[in-house]
Amino acid sequence: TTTVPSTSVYGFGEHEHPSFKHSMDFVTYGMFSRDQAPTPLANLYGVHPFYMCVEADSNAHGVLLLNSNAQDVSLSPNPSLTFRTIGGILDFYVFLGPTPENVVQQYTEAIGRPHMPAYWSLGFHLSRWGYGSIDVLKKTVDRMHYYDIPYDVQHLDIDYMERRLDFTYDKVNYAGLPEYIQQLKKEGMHNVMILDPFITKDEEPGTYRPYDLGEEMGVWVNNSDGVTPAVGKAWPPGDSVFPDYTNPRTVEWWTQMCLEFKDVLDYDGIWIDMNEPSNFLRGQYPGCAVNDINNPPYVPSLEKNLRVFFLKKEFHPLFSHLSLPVLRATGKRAFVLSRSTFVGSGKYGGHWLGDNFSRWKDMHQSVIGILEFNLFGIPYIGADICGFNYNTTYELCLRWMQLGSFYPFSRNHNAEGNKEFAKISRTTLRIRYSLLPYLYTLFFESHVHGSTVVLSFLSYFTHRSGRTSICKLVNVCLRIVTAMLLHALP
Ligand SMILES: *[C@@H]1O[C@H](CO)[C@@H](O)[C@H](O)[C@H]1NC(C)=O
Ligand SMILES: *[C@@H]1O[C@H](CO)[C@@H](O)[C@H](O)[C@H]1NC(C)=O
Ligand SMILES: CC(=O)N[C@H]1CO[C@H](CO)[C@@H](O)[C@@H]1O
Repeated sequence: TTTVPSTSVYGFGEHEHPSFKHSMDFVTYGMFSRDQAPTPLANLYGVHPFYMCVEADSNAHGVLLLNSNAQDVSLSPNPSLTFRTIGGILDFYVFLGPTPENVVQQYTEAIGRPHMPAYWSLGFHLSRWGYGSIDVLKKTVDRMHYYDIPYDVQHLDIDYMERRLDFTYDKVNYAGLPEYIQQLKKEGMHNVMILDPFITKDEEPGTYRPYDLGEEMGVWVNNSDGVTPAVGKAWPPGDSVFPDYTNPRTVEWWTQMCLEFKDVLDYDGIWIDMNEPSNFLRGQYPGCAVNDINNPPYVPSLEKNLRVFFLKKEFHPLFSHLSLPVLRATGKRAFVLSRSTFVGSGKYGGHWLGDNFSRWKDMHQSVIGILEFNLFGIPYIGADICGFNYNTTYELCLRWMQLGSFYPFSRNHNAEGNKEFAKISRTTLRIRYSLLPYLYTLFFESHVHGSTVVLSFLSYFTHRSGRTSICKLVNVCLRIVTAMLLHALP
């Protein structure tokens, strides 16, 4: 437990926080990575035991507890903070600022500077779960061009796969996909394929290389006996095993599979979903052992309870972290989008805010999520524009497009087709595109100096050497206003 010098405390993740500045009214946040659609205060996909505190005189400092065990933190009006972790070591880092921006620069110096995104990845992305066939995909791409929407990247969700098996594509519904991908590339488009970190073990022996090779190389997460793989259930048919990314052979296996797959589908980026890791069972087959790892004497304040996991307790968040250094093998600047993140993940890739809902509240919360991930050193961040779950409405989706056009990572994952809608989206996206050199420079500064890409007004006004940043702000505002005026003129 520590006192803090003011009630202006920011950070801790990953949660849906109702405000950027935390309430100190006896609030407790659990931290443990979990496949959990954003629900207020619940522990979500990633783990970031880091906070920043801004004092009355505008001096700021940050604190990291580098610990990946199940844990929680309580905030009280004293003001004070109490960390409770059920394992690991108490590895604290203190960052002295003095400005909020200095805190983030010092933090990313310690945990790894954010990666430098490829320029194309700052363009607009389109995605949808369930195009269902290559014809629908082609029609969607054509419609985007027909309406002249600025657009650079097409994502493919799990329906491109054969029966949801990693490293395959559906040769019936997506017949001709490799050729189509090549055609899009010739037209200057980029594409991102989804992969999940679980592998079915129940295909006919000799027919599914990802499993056969992984089995031969012994890369799965084992039970506590150290030799039998832990078995769960996820998207693919049958039961699944889970690659053990702490094992160097697993990185070899994963890299090999990614390279072989690139020979089939020439992807530009990988989107890693479900890597908390997600498991549809409560525990594992044939049931979790009864011991004080599965039933710890203190259960942190977590969604459901701890007994739903089947891996040793320290494993969860690291699973995601170590699944990231993948695409480096392909020789180009990597694009990796990861649902689960941990301290330092920004070095390898970006994040989206998960399976949010098509609701006004979620649109509002996305701003908070984006500011927080800039504190966590993951500035390549966005929310699914228009919301992922539930049907969107015209007005919500339109306003969200207008906001999302200025997310660092701008992807619509639930599109709406209509002439008026297209016109307005085109206008705001063109403003985004006119600012891309500027955005790219912000990412460069983030990569080299660890600065944030998106910064709250608060940070601007408490910035000690405020001149450059106020200039930055005025500069962006002027450009946005000018661009809007130009577009508004008849
Ligand atoms: C897990 O078990 C397999 C045998 O099934 C073995 O080859 C592998 O080395 C084990 N993994 C670790 C990290 O010990
Ligand atoms: C969403 O809209 C579709 C088509 O109008 C409808 O069939 C479906 O039931 C709606 N879903 C929800 C959750 O409202
Ligand atoms: C709209 C939106 O992005 N809302 C929430 C989505 O989930 C993240 C956490 O993953 C929250 O931080 C966002 O506020």
